Amino acid sequence: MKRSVLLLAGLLALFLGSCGPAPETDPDTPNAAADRPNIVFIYLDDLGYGDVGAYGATALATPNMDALAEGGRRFTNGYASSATCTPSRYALLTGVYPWRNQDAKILPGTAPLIIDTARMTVPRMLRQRGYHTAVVGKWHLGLGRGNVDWNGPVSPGPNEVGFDHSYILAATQDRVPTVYLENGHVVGLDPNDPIEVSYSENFPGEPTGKDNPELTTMKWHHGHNNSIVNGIPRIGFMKGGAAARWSDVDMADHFLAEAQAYVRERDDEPFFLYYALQQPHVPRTPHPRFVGKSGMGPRGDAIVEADWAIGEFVKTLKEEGLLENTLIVLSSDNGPVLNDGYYDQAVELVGDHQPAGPLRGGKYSLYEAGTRVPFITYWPGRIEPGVSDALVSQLDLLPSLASLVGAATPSVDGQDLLPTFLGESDRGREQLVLEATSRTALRSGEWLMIPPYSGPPVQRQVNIELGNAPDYQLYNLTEDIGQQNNLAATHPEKLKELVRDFAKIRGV
Ligand code: NG6
Ligand code: CA
Repeated sequence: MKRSVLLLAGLLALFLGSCGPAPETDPDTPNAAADRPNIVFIYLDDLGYGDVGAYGATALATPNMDALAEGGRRFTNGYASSATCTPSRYALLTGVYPWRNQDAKILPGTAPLIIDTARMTVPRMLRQRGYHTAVVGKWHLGLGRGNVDWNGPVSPGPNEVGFDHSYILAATQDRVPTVYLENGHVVGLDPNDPIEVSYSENFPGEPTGKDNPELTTMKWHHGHNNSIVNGIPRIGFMKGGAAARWSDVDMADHFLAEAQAYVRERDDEPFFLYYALQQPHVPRTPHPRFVGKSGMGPRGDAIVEADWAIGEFVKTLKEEGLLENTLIVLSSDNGPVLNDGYYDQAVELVGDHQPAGPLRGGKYSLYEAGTRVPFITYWPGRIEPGVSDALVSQLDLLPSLASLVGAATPSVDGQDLLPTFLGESDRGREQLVLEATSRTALRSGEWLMIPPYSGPPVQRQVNIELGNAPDYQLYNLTEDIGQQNNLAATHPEKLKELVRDFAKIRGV
Protein backbone atom coordinates (compact mmCIF):
# COMPACT_ATOMS: atom_id res chain seq x y z
CA MET A 1 0.00 0.00 0.00
CA LYS A 2 2.68 2.41 1.12
CA ARG A 3 4.75 1.49 -1.91
CA SER A 4 1.99 2.05 -4.43
CA VAL A 5 1.25 5.42 -2.89
CA LEU A 6 4.91 6.28 -3.20
CA LEU A 7 4.95 5.08 -6.78
CA LEU A 8 1.99 7.28 -7.60
CA ALA A 9 3.63 10.21 -5.87
CA GLY A 10 6.79 9.53 -7.84
CA LEU A 11 4.93 9.43 -11.15
CA LEU A 12 3.13 12.61 -10.24
CA ALA A 13 6.43 14.26 -9.43
CA LEU A 14 7.71 13.22 -12.85
CA PHE A 15 4.76 14.91 -14.50
CA LEU A 16 5.05 18.01 -12.40
CA GLY A 17 8.77 18.26 -13.04
CA SER A 18 10.60 19.98 -10.22
CA CYS A 19 7.71 22.22 -9.13
CA GLY A 20 6.19 20.05 -6.40
CA PRO A 21 7.79 18.95 -3.14
CA ALA A 22 9.88 15.79 -3.43
CA PRO A 23 8.05 12.64 -2.33
CA GLU A 24 9.09 11.29 1.07
CA THR A 25 11.87 8.79 0.73
CA ASP A 26 11.15 5.23 1.72
CA PRO A 27 14.22 3.44 3.11
CA ASP A 28 13.27 0.30 1.23
CA THR A 29 13.07 2.08 -2.09
CA PRO A 30 16.57 2.73 -3.34
CA ASN A 31 16.94 6.31 -4.52
CA ALA A 32 18.58 6.10 -7.93
CA ALA A 33 20.69 9.18 -7.20
CA ALA A 34 21.86 7.94 -3.84
CA ASP A 35 24.49 5.55 -2.59
CA ARG A 36 24.05 3.63 0.59
CA PRO A 37 27.53 2.47 1.55
CA ASN A 38 28.25 1.40 5.08
CA ILE A 39 29.60 4.36 7.02
CA VAL A 40 32.10 4.20 9.87
CA PHE A 41 33.38 7.08 12.00
CA ILE A 42 36.68 6.19 13.63
CA TYR A 43 37.01 8.90 16.24
CA LEU A 44 40.02 9.27 18.51
CA ASP A 45 40.23 11.13 21.79
CA ASP A 46 42.87 13.91 22.06
CA LEU A 47 44.86 12.74 19.02
CA GLY A 48 46.87 15.69 17.70
CA TYR A 49 47.43 16.96 14.17
CA GLY A 50 51.06 15.87 14.38
CA ASP A 51 50.48 12.49 16.03
CA VAL A 52 49.97 10.62 12.76
CA GLY A 53 52.67 9.61 10.30
CA ALA A 54 50.63 10.83 7.34
CA TYR A 55 50.54 14.27 9.01
CA GLY A 56 54.28 14.39 9.53
CA ALA A 57 55.02 12.32 12.64
CA THR A 58 58.30 10.48 12.26
CA ALA A 59 59.06 9.38 15.82
CA LEU A 60 55.74 7.55 16.11
CA ALA A 61 54.66 4.77 13.74
CA THR A 62 50.97 4.80 12.77
CA PRO A 63 50.95 2.53 9.69
CA ASN A 64 47.23 1.76 9.78
CA MET A 65 46.07 5.37 10.01
CA ASP A 66 48.64 6.23 7.35
CA ALA A 67 47.19 3.54 5.06
CA LEU A 68 43.75 5.15 5.32
CA ALA A 69 45.27 8.57 4.60
CA GLU A 70 47.27 7.32 1.66
CA GLY A 71 44.39 5.35 0.20
CA GLY A 72 41.87 8.15 0.76
CA ARG A 73 41.58 11.92 1.15
CA ARG A 74 43.78 13.52 3.73
CA PHE A 75 42.49 16.91 4.79
CA THR A 76 45.04 19.46 5.94
CA ASN A 77 42.38 21.96 7.06
CA GLY A 78 39.98 19.59 8.80
CA TYR A 79 38.52 20.74 12.11
CA ALA A 80 36.84 19.37 15.18
CA SER A 81 34.17 21.82 16.34
CA SER A 82 35.76 22.39 19.72
CA ALA A 83 39.03 22.01 21.60
CA THR A 84 37.38 19.63 24.09
CA CYS A 85 35.42 16.43 23.86
CA THR A 86 31.73 16.91 24.68
CA PRO A 87 31.16 19.94 22.45
CA SER A 88 32.99 18.32 19.54
CA ARG A 89 30.97 15.13 19.83
CA TYR A 90 27.75 17.11 20.09
CA ALA A 91 28.59 18.88 16.83
CA LEU A 92 29.79 15.69 15.13
CA LEU A 93 26.44 13.98 15.68
CA THR A 94 24.10 16.98 15.23
CA GLY A 95 25.82 19.26 12.70
CA VAL A 96 25.10 22.15 15.08
CA TYR A 97 27.73 24.51 16.52
CA PRO A 98 28.34 23.48 20.14
CA TRP A 99 28.27 27.10 21.37
CA ARG A 100 24.56 27.15 20.54
CA ASN A 101 24.04 24.63 23.35
CA GLN A 102 25.02 25.94 26.78
CA ASP A 103 25.29 22.40 28.11
CA ALA A 104 27.88 21.35 25.55
CA LYS A 105 30.81 21.58 27.98
CA ILE A 106 33.07 18.89 29.47
CA LEU A 107 30.53 16.82 31.37
CA PRO A 108 30.79 14.89 34.63
CA GLY A 109 29.78 11.22 34.51
CA THR A 110 26.43 12.06 36.08
CA ALA A 111 25.36 14.72 33.56
CA PRO A 112 22.04 14.32 31.76
CA LEU A 113 21.91 13.71 28.01
CA ILE A 114 22.58 17.01 26.20
CA ILE A 115 21.20 16.04 22.78
CA ASP A 116 17.50 16.80 22.46
CA THR A 117 15.90 13.43 21.66
CA ALA A 118 13.84 15.08 18.91
CA ARG A 119 16.89 16.45 17.14
CA MET A 120 18.19 15.15 13.81
CA THR A 121 21.48 13.31 14.25
CA VAL A 122 23.77 11.37 11.94
CA PRO A 123 22.48 7.99 13.18
CA ARG A 124 18.83 9.07 13.08
CA MET A 125 19.14 10.43 9.56
CA LEU A 126 20.83 7.21 8.40
CA ARG A 127 18.30 5.05 10.21
CA GLN A 128 15.55 6.82 8.31
CA ARG A 129 17.33 5.76 5.14
CA GLY A 130 17.36 2.10 6.19
CA TYR A 131 20.65 1.88 8.05
CA HIS A 132 21.32 -0.13 11.16
CA THR A 133 23.23 2.17 13.52
CA ALA A 134 25.62 1.63 16.43
CA VAL A 135 28.04 3.39 18.74
CA VAL A 136 30.94 1.58 20.37
CA GLY A 137 33.31 3.44 22.69
CA LYS A 138 33.39 6.78 24.44
CA TRP A 139 30.08 8.63 24.73
CA HIS A 140 30.51 11.73 26.94
CA LEU A 141 27.25 13.37 25.88
CA GLY A 142 25.40 12.71 29.12
CA LEU A 143 22.91 10.01 30.07
CA GLY A 144 19.46 10.09 31.62
CA ARG A 145 17.69 13.19 32.86
CA GLY A 146 19.76 13.79 36.00
CA ASN A 147 19.88 11.53 39.06
CA VAL A 148 20.68 8.40 37.10
CA ASP A 149 20.19 5.12 38.92
CA TRP A 150 22.99 3.03 37.45
CA ASN A 151 21.34 -0.15 38.70
CA GLY A 152 18.34 0.11 36.38
CA PRO A 153 17.84 1.06 32.75
CA VAL A 154 19.78 4.26 31.99
CA SER A 155 17.77 6.37 29.59
CA PRO A 156 17.66 8.52 27.52
CA GLY A 157 21.05 7.93 25.94
CA PRO A 158 22.49 6.89 22.59
CA ASN A 159 19.54 4.59 21.84
CA GLU A 160 17.16 7.56 22.11
CA VAL A 161 19.08 9.80 19.67
CA GLY A 162 19.23 7.35 16.77
CA PHE A 163 21.48 4.43 17.65
CA ASP A 164 19.96 0.95 17.36
CA HIS A 165 22.81 -0.46 19.38
CA SER A 166 25.17 1.10 21.93
CA TYR A 167 28.16 -0.21 23.85
CA ILE A 168 29.77 2.71 25.62
CA LEU A 169 31.75 4.16 28.44
CA ALA A 170 29.60 6.89 29.90
CA ALA A 171 31.95 9.86 30.09
CA THR A 172 35.74 9.55 29.98
CA GLN A 173 38.23 6.93 31.06
CA ASP A 174 39.29 9.17 33.95
CA ARG A 175 35.72 9.71 35.22
CA VAL A 176 33.40 7.44 37.17
CA PRO A 177 31.40 5.29 36.70
CA THR A 178 34.15 3.02 35.40
CA VAL A 179 31.78 0.52 33.80
CA TYR A 180 30.49 -0.22 30.32
CA LEU A 181 26.86 0.23 29.35
CA GLU A 182 25.18 -1.85 26.66
CA ASN A 183 21.90 -0.45 25.40
CA GLY A 184 21.36 1.44 28.65
CA HIS A 185 22.34 -1.33 31.06
CA VAL A 186 25.57 -1.60 33.04
CA VAL A 187 27.39 -4.66 31.73
CA GLY A 188 28.08 -7.42 34.26
CA LEU A 189 26.36 -5.73 37.19
CA ASP A 190 25.72 -7.86 40.27
CA PRO A 191 22.39 -6.69 41.73
CA ASN A 192 23.73 -7.50 45.19
CA ASP A 193 26.52 -5.00 44.75
CA PRO A 194 24.77 -1.86 43.48
CA ILE A 195 26.65 1.09 42.03
CA GLU A 196 26.50 4.53 43.56
CA VAL A 197 28.06 7.57 41.92
CA SER A 198 28.55 11.11 43.16
CA TYR A 199 30.50 14.10 41.94
CA SER A 200 30.02 16.07 45.13
CA GLU A 201 31.07 13.86 48.02
CA ASN A 202 32.79 10.61 48.81
CA PHE A 203 31.01 7.55 50.19
CA PRO A 204 32.01 6.87 53.82
CA GLY A 205 35.01 4.59 54.14
CA GLU A 206 35.92 4.57 50.44
CA PRO A 207 39.60 5.34 49.71
CA THR A 208 40.53 8.29 47.50
CA GLY A 209 43.60 9.30 45.54
CA LYS A 210 43.92 12.32 47.81
CA ASP A 211 43.89 10.47 51.12
CA ASN A 212 45.30 7.10 50.10
CA PRO A 213 48.16 7.67 47.65
CA GLU A 214 49.64 4.35 48.81
CA LEU A 215 46.79 2.57 47.00
CA THR A 216 47.50 4.19 43.64
CA THR A 217 49.68 2.78 40.88
CA MET A 218 49.28 5.89 38.72
CA LYS A 219 49.90 9.21 40.44
CA TRP A 220 47.70 12.24 39.99
CA HIS A 221 49.21 15.57 39.03
CA HIS A 222 46.13 17.79 39.06
CA GLY A 223 42.50 16.83 39.59
CA HIS A 224 42.01 13.04 39.45
CA ASN A 225 42.22 12.44 43.18
CA ASN A 226 38.80 10.99 43.98
CA SER A 227 37.83 7.28 43.86
CA ILE A 228 40.54 4.76 43.05
CA VAL A 229 39.72 2.07 40.49
CA ASN A 230 42.37 -0.43 39.35
CA GLY A 231 44.98 1.65 41.19
CA ILE A 232 44.07 4.73 39.15
CA PRO A 233 42.57 7.70 40.98
CA ARG A 234 39.63 9.19 39.02
CA ILE A 235 37.40 12.22 38.79
CA GLY A 236 34.25 11.59 40.86
CA PHE A 237 33.28 9.16 43.57
CA MET A 238 31.98 5.66 43.07
CA LYS A 239 31.01 2.78 45.26
CA GLY A 240 30.03 -0.83 44.50
CA GLY A 241 29.69 -2.51 41.13
CA ALA A 242 32.94 -4.45 41.66
CA ALA A 243 32.15 -7.16 39.09
CA ALA A 244 31.13 -4.61 36.47
CA ARG A 245 34.23 -2.41 36.64
CA TRP A 246 36.21 -2.34 33.46
CA SER A 247 39.81 -3.39 33.06
CA ASP A 248 41.70 -0.33 31.81
CA VAL A 249 44.46 -2.25 30.05
CA ASP A 250 41.91 -4.36 28.18
CA MET A 251 39.73 -1.44 27.08
CA ALA A 252 41.15 -1.14 23.55
CA ASP A 253 40.75 -4.88 22.94
CA HIS A 254 37.30 -4.78 24.45
CA PHE A 255 35.96 -2.00 22.24
CA LEU A 256 37.67 -3.49 19.20
CA ALA A 257 36.01 -6.85 19.84
CA GLU A 258 32.63 -5.12 20.16
CA ALA A 259 33.16 -3.17 16.93
CA GLN A 260 34.27 -6.34 15.10
CA ALA A 261 31.35 -8.37 16.43
CA TYR A 262 28.93 -5.65 15.33
CA VAL A 263 30.33 -5.68 11.81
CA ARG A 264 30.36 -9.49 11.59
CA GLU A 265 26.73 -9.68 12.63
CA ARG A 266 25.52 -7.40 9.86
CA ASP A 267 23.29 -8.76 7.13
CA ASP A 268 22.30 -7.06 3.93
CA GLU A 269 21.17 -3.73 5.33
CA PRO A 270 23.79 -0.97 5.35
CA PHE A 271 25.19 0.06 8.72
CA PHE A 272 26.60 3.10 10.43
CA LEU A 273 29.15 2.52 13.18
CA TYR A 274 30.53 5.29 15.36
CA TYR A 275 33.69 3.68 16.73
CA ALA A 276 34.92 6.10 19.39
CA LEU A 277 38.30 5.02 20.72
CA GLN A 278 39.44 6.25 24.12
CA GLN A 279 43.10 6.79 23.20
CA PRO A 280 45.28 8.75 23.83
CA HIS A 281 43.15 10.45 26.52
CA VAL A 282 44.23 10.01 30.15
CA PRO A 283 44.64 7.70 31.96
CA ARG A 284 46.83 6.17 29.27
CA THR A 285 46.71 2.46 29.90
CA PRO A 286 48.02 0.56 26.89
CA HIS A 287 47.79 -3.22 27.12
CA PRO A 288 51.12 -4.71 28.34
CA ARG A 289 51.89 -5.95 24.82
CA PHE A 290 52.12 -2.30 23.70
CA VAL A 291 54.07 -1.01 26.66
CA GLY A 292 57.43 0.38 25.54
CA LYS A 293 56.54 0.19 21.86
CA SER A 294 56.77 3.92 21.15
CA GLY A 295 59.65 4.90 23.39
CA MET A 296 57.47 7.81 24.48
CA GLY A 297 55.82 6.23 27.48
CA PRO A 298 52.11 5.55 27.86
CA ARG A 299 50.88 8.37 25.58
CA GLY A 300 52.88 7.17 22.59
CA ASP A 301 52.15 3.53 23.41
CA ALA A 302 48.41 4.28 23.54
CA ILE A 303 48.60 5.82 20.06
CA VAL A 304 50.44 2.75 18.75
CA GLU A 305 47.76 0.59 20.37
CA ALA A 306 44.95 2.66 18.83
CA ASP A 307 46.60 2.42 15.44
CA TRP A 308 46.81 -1.36 15.80
CA ALA A 309 43.12 -1.54 16.75
CA ILE A 310 42.19 0.52 13.69
CA GLY A 311 44.21 -1.85 11.52
CA GLU A 312 42.48 -4.89 13.00
CA PHE A 313 39.10 -3.29 12.52
CA VAL A 314 39.77 -2.46 8.87
CA LYS A 315 41.01 -6.03 8.40
CA THR A 316 37.67 -7.28 9.70
CA LEU A 317 35.79 -5.13 7.21
CA LYS A 318 37.94 -6.64 4.50
CA GLU A 319 37.46 -10.22 5.69
CA GLU A 320 33.71 -9.68 5.73
CA GLY A 321 33.84 -8.42 2.15
CA LEU A 322 32.60 -5.00 3.28
CA LEU A 323 35.57 -2.72 2.77
CA GLU A 324 34.83 -1.82 -0.84
CA ASN A 325 31.39 -0.64 0.15
CA THR A 326 32.32 1.27 3.28
CA LEU A 327 33.06 4.95 3.71
CA ILE A 328 35.43 5.48 6.65
CA VAL A 329 35.87 8.89 8.24
CA LEU A 330 38.77 9.11 10.70
CA SER A 331 39.27 12.10 12.96
CA SER A 332 39.85 13.28 16.53
CA ASP A 333 37.66 15.21 18.97
CA ASN A 334 40.29 17.80 19.89
CA GLY A 335 43.99 18.49 19.84
CA PRO A 336 46.79 17.01 21.89
CA VAL A 337 47.83 17.46 25.52
CA LEU A 338 50.80 15.89 27.28
CA ASN A 339 50.20 16.32 31.00
CA ASP A 340 46.43 16.14 31.40
CA GLY A 341 46.44 15.34 35.11
CA TYR A 342 48.55 12.24 35.79
CA TYR A 343 52.30 11.69 36.10
CA ASP A 344 52.74 9.42 33.08
CA GLN A 345 55.97 10.78 31.60
CA ALA A 346 54.25 12.17 28.52
CA VAL A 347 56.25 15.41 28.86
CA GLU A 348 59.54 13.79 29.81
CA LEU A 349 59.59 11.21 27.01
CA VAL A 350 58.13 13.16 24.11
CA GLY A 351 61.59 13.90 22.70
CA ASP A 352 61.45 15.50 19.26
CA HIS A 353 57.90 14.35 18.58
CA GLN A 354 55.48 17.22 18.00
CA PRO A 355 51.92 16.11 18.84
CA ALA A 356 50.54 19.34 17.35
CA GLY A 357 52.81 19.26 14.30
CA PRO A 358 53.49 22.83 13.18
CA LEU A 359 50.41 24.21 14.95
CA ARG A 360 50.30 26.47 18.02
CA GLY A 361 48.52 25.51 21.25
CA GLY A 362 46.84 22.20 22.02
CA LYS A 363 43.76 20.79 23.71
CA TYR A 364 41.68 23.59 25.38
CA SER A 365 43.24 26.18 23.04
CA LEU A 366 41.71 28.62 20.56
CA TYR A 367 44.94 28.41 18.62
CA GLU A 368 44.97 25.98 15.73
CA ALA A 369 46.18 22.88 17.57
CA GLY A 370 43.03 22.91 19.70
CA THR A 371 40.71 22.08 16.83
CA ARG A 372 42.66 21.35 13.65
CA VAL A 373 42.99 17.59 13.72
CA PRO A 374 43.74 14.60 11.50
CA PHE A 375 40.76 14.23 9.17
CA ILE A 376 40.64 11.44 6.60
CA THR A 377 37.94 10.03 4.32
CA TYR A 378 38.50 6.60 2.82
CA TRP A 379 36.41 4.53 0.44
CA PRO A 380 38.41 2.24 -1.78
CA GLY A 381 37.37 2.37 -5.41
CA ARG A 382 35.28 5.46 -4.83
CA ILE A 383 37.51 8.10 -3.26
CA GLU A 384 40.57 8.83 -5.31
CA PRO A 385 43.60 9.10 -3.03
CA GLY A 386 44.92 12.59 -2.53
CA VAL A 387 45.43 15.53 -0.24
CA SER A 388 42.89 18.32 0.13
CA ASP A 389 43.50 21.77 1.60
CA ALA A 390 39.77 22.55 1.61
CA LEU A 391 38.40 23.98 4.86
CA VAL A 392 36.12 21.29 6.31
CA SER A 393 34.57 20.73 9.71
CA GLN A 394 33.10 17.71 11.44
CA LEU A 395 29.90 19.79 11.43
CA ASP A 396 29.69 19.16 7.71
CA LEU A 397 29.38 15.41 7.97
CA LEU A 398 25.65 15.30 8.76
CA PRO A 399 24.48 17.30 5.73
CA SER A 400 27.11 15.72 3.46
CA LEU A 401 26.09 12.20 4.43
CA ALA A 402 22.43 13.16 4.05
CA SER A 403 23.26 14.15 0.52
CA LEU A 404 25.14 10.89 -0.05
CA VAL A 405 22.26 8.66 1.02
CA GLY A 406 19.50 10.76 -0.53
CA ALA A 407 18.01 12.14 2.67
CA ALA A 408 16.57 15.62 3.03
CA THR A 409 19.14 18.31 3.83
CA PRO A 410 18.91 19.08 7.54
CA SER A 411 18.88 22.72 8.52
CA VAL A 412 22.07 22.93 10.58
CA ASP A 413 25.37 24.80 10.76
CA GLY A 414 27.14 22.09 8.78
CA GLN A 415 27.36 22.43 5.00
CA ASP A 416 26.92 19.83 2.31
CA LEU A 417 30.49 19.23 1.16
CA LEU A 418 29.94 15.72 -0.16
CA PRO A 419 31.97 16.16 -3.37
CA THR A 420 34.86 17.44 -1.26
CA PHE A 421 34.68 14.53 1.16
CA LEU A 422 34.56 12.15 -1.81
CA GLY A 423 37.59 13.77 -3.40
CA GLU A 424 35.67 15.11 -6.40
CA SER A 425 36.08 18.76 -5.50
CA ASP A 426 38.35 20.98 -3.49
CA ARG A 427 35.70 23.47 -2.52
CA GLY A 428 35.58 23.87 1.24
CA ARG A 429 33.55 26.15 3.45
CA GLU A 430 34.34 29.86 3.44
CA GLN A 431 34.10 30.37 7.16
CA LEU A 432 34.11 28.40 10.39
CA VAL A 433 33.65 29.42 14.01
CA LEU A 434 36.11 27.60 16.27
CA GLU A 435 35.37 26.95 19.92
CA ALA A 436 37.52 26.26 22.98
CA THR A 437 36.07 26.08 26.49
CA SER A 438 33.22 28.44 25.60
CA ARG A 439 35.40 30.98 23.79
CA THR A 440 35.06 31.36 20.03
CA ALA A 441 37.14 32.59 17.08
CA LEU A 442 36.55 32.92 13.35
CA ARG A 443 38.37 31.29 10.50
CA SER A 444 37.59 32.99 7.19
CA GLY A 445 39.46 31.79 4.13
CA GLU A 446 43.12 31.78 5.08
CA TRP A 447 42.57 34.19 7.98
CA LEU A 448 41.96 33.48 11.64
CA MET A 449 40.67 36.11 14.05
CA ILE A 450 40.63 35.64 17.83
CA PRO A 451 38.77 38.33 19.77
CA PRO A 452 40.22 39.62 23.05
CA TYR A 453 39.71 37.32 26.04
CA SER A 454 40.63 38.14 29.60
CA GLY A 455 41.63 34.63 30.75
CA PRO A 456 45.22 33.51 31.38
CA PRO A 457 47.41 33.23 28.26
CA VAL A 458 48.64 29.81 29.40
CA GLN A 459 46.90 27.01 31.31
CA ARG A 460 49.82 26.31 33.60
CA GLN A 461 48.93 22.80 34.72
CA VAL A 462 48.76 21.42 31.19
CA ASN A 463 51.24 24.00 29.88
CA ILE A 464 49.19 24.98 26.86
CA GLU A 465 48.67 28.46 25.38
CA LEU A 466 44.94 29.06 25.41
CA GLY A 467 44.75 31.91 22.90
CA ASN A 468 43.71 34.56 25.42
CA ALA A 469 45.10 38.06 24.88
CA PRO A 470 43.92 41.59 25.72
CA ASP A 471 43.87 42.58 22.02
CA TYR A 472 42.50 41.16 18.79
CA GLN A 473 44.68 38.58 17.08
CA LEU A 474 44.71 38.08 13.34
CA TYR A 475 46.77 35.46 11.57
CA ASN A 476 47.30 34.49 7.96
CA LEU A 477 47.34 30.72 8.18
CA THR A 478 48.75 30.16 4.69
CA GLU A 479 51.85 32.19 5.42
CA ASP A 480 51.99 31.61 9.14
CA ILE A 481 50.56 28.24 10.12
CA GLY A 482 52.32 28.50 13.51
CA GLN A 483 50.48 31.76 14.35
CA GLN A 484 53.58 33.73 15.23
CA ASN A 485 52.74 37.04 13.55
CA ASN A 486 49.71 38.91 14.78
CA LEU A 487 48.63 41.07 11.82
CA ALA A 488 45.73 42.81 13.56
CA ALA A 489 47.54 46.16 13.70
CA THR A 490 48.87 46.06 10.15
CA HIS A 491 45.68 44.72 8.48
CA PRO A 492 42.87 46.78 10.04
CA GLU A 493 40.50 46.31 7.07
CA LYS A 494 40.80 42.54 7.16
CA LEU A 495 40.35 42.59 10.91
CA LYS A 496 37.22 44.71 10.60
CA GLU A 497 35.78 42.33 8.02
CA LEU A 498 36.30 39.29 10.23
CA VAL A 499 35.03 41.02 13.37
CA ARG A 500 31.88 41.98 11.48
CA ASP A 501 31.32 38.48 10.04
CA PHE A 502 32.02 36.89 13.42
CA ALA A 503 29.42 39.10 15.12
CA LYS A 504 26.91 38.19 12.42
CA ILE A 505 27.36 34.44 12.84
CA ARG A 506 27.56 34.52 16.61
CA GLY A 507 24.56 36.84 16.79
CA VAL A 508 26.27 39.15 19.28
C1 NG6 B 1 39.41 18.01 32.45
C2 NG6 B 1 40.34 17.01 33.13
C3 NG6 B 1 41.13 16.32 32.03
C4 NG6 B 1 40.19 15.69 31.02
C5 NG6 B 1 39.26 16.74 30.49
C6 NG6 B 1 38.22 16.18 29.56
C7 NG6 B 1 41.05 17.77 35.36
C8 NG6 B 1 42.00 18.61 36.14
N1 NG6 B 1 41.24 17.72 34.04
O1 NG6 B 1 38.62 18.65 33.41
O2 NG6 B 1 41.98 15.35 32.59
O3 NG6 B 1 39.47 14.66 31.62
O4 NG6 B 1 38.55 17.36 31.55
O5 NG6 B 1 38.82 15.78 28.40
O6 NG6 B 1 40.16 17.16 35.93
S1 NG6 B 1 37.92 15.59 27.13
O7 NG6 B 1 38.81 15.18 26.07
O8 NG6 B 1 36.96 14.55 27.46
O9 NG6 B 1 37.30 16.86 26.85
CA1 CA C 1 39.05 14.62 23.88
